[in-house]
Amino acid sequence: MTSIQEQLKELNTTAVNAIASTDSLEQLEQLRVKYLGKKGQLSQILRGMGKLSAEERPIVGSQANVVKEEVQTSLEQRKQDLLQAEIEAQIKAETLDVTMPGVRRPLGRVHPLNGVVDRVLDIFVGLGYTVATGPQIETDYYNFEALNTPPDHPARDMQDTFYLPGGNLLRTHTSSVQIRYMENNEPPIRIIAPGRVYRRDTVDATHSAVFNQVEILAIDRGLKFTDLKGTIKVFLQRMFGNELPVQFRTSYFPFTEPSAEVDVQWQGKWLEVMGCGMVDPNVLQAVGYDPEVYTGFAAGFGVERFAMVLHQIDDIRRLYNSDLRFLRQF
Ligand code: 2U9
Repeated sequence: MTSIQEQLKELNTTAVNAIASTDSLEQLEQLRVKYLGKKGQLSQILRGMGKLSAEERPIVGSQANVVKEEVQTSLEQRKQDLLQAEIEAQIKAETLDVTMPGVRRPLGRVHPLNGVVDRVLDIFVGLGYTVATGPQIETDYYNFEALNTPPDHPARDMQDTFYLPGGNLLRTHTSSVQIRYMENNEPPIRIIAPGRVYRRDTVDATHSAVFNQVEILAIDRGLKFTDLKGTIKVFLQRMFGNELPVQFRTSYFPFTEPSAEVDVQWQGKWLEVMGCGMVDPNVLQAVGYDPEVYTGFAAGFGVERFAMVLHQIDDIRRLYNSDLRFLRQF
């Protein structure tokens, strides 16, 4: 073997080994230049071909071609391997592990007042009532006059009602919503009116100048006080529990006759929770319903009072402070 052939053989071995142990595409390119480039090792070896005899030259020439092809094949193979590894590394780096626990957002919760309103509405909607709402700024007519509340009634006093410049007022109950509804609808009706109301009360543990009410109203042919009692009893038992004792005490409201206050026995004590009555004929007359044909019953209660009894809250102001230490308990 000529020394050129030996050099070619050695070049073949070293090049193939070097290529196999490269781990970057840049290094691979450097190796290509080093072995196969114009000034590379193969070219340099072949420069010595001039010294060979005419018989040796084609033999060495074909060996050189074989070496070149082998080195090229190794380069190509390694290049494919490195590209494949690069893609795999990229895929691995970009993988999203869907089994990882997510970042939890802090969960909000329903305010105890809204929670009570939601439960009340659910019960009455279940009994066939429709939710009705209306304006908080009212006229004297819708808040008082249509509700059989005469001009000399104490509720109309400046001391009790917030009057606005121009003669309007902040509604003192949601009954004005029912008057508006009756003006626009014919009986039979069954509605429930939740909402904010305003009274000039001095704020203390059980009073607030702004509070929330729910009132129900049913008008139909032949409604009697027993229908009212049955409805209230079903409602209170669904709210407070099936075995709850309920009692009705006679009372007075301008817009109902007869009227009653309702007490529940709750944790050993009788608590007054709502008022109710048969709708006064004058109220029916005011909205154009014939009191000889239709009768109705109504009831109303304060949502805060319900929430305080149900959740044993000692001060109404806790419901308005937005103190998270309090709210997180519900
Ligand atoms: C119409 C006719 C009659 C609604 C009624 C009460 C009795 C009642 C109070 C409870 C505590 C208000 O929140 S509170 O201060 N309400 O006792 N409300 S009957 O009667 C109506 C309503 C609408 C057209």
